[in-house]
Amino acid sequence: MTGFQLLPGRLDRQAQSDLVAALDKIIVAAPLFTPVTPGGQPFSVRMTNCGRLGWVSDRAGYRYQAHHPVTGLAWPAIPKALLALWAEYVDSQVPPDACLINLYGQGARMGLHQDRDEADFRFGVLSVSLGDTAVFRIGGTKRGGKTRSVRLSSGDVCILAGEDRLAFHGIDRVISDSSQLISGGGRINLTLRKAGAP
Ligand code: MD6
Ligand code: FE
Repeated sequence: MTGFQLLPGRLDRQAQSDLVAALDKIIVAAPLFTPVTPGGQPFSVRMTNCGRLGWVSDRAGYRYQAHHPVTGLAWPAIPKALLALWAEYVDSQVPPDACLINLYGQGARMGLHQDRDEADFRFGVLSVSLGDTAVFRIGGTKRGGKTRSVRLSSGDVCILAGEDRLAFHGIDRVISDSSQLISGGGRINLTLRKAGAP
């Protein structure tokens, strides 16, 4: 699995709490919402976005759009610390245009999926985990293939690129009370993408 890269503890505690503070402001400007699948099933995670484009899902399908689905406003800017991680690990020339923010409360999970709503799969997807540890599952590019389980802890960065860019992956569960970073508990996952055409 060469296109999957895990950087355990890439962000120190200070960098993690700085990011949580930046996210608190983003969530005031762009409130968390609960998306539904095209079939009408609500996600167990709540979401919002920052960047020029944000990922949304509703009865009309999955897509990137430039405005919040509830407020109609443009998404807030991506924090500089995240842009720097992207420049270091994904592309130093082309910045990300979307950052999906997923909040996992009690019992939230994420089914196995591929990230395939982006225009150009030559760009990797970079993920930052904050708060409680998640049990992440990753397999190959075909549904139903062999998978393995990897723990994602607060401060870990992982990248899906190259041959694993379209690997199926998901979150089986989040381990309650495994981190003190987020007041009230829970987990935040950030995924940076180049969503639009280059
Ligand atoms: C999560 N992560 O960690 C879900 N997608 O909560 C993802 O769906 C993901 O970790 C693309 C690349 C890396 C990821
Ligand atoms: Fe994903």
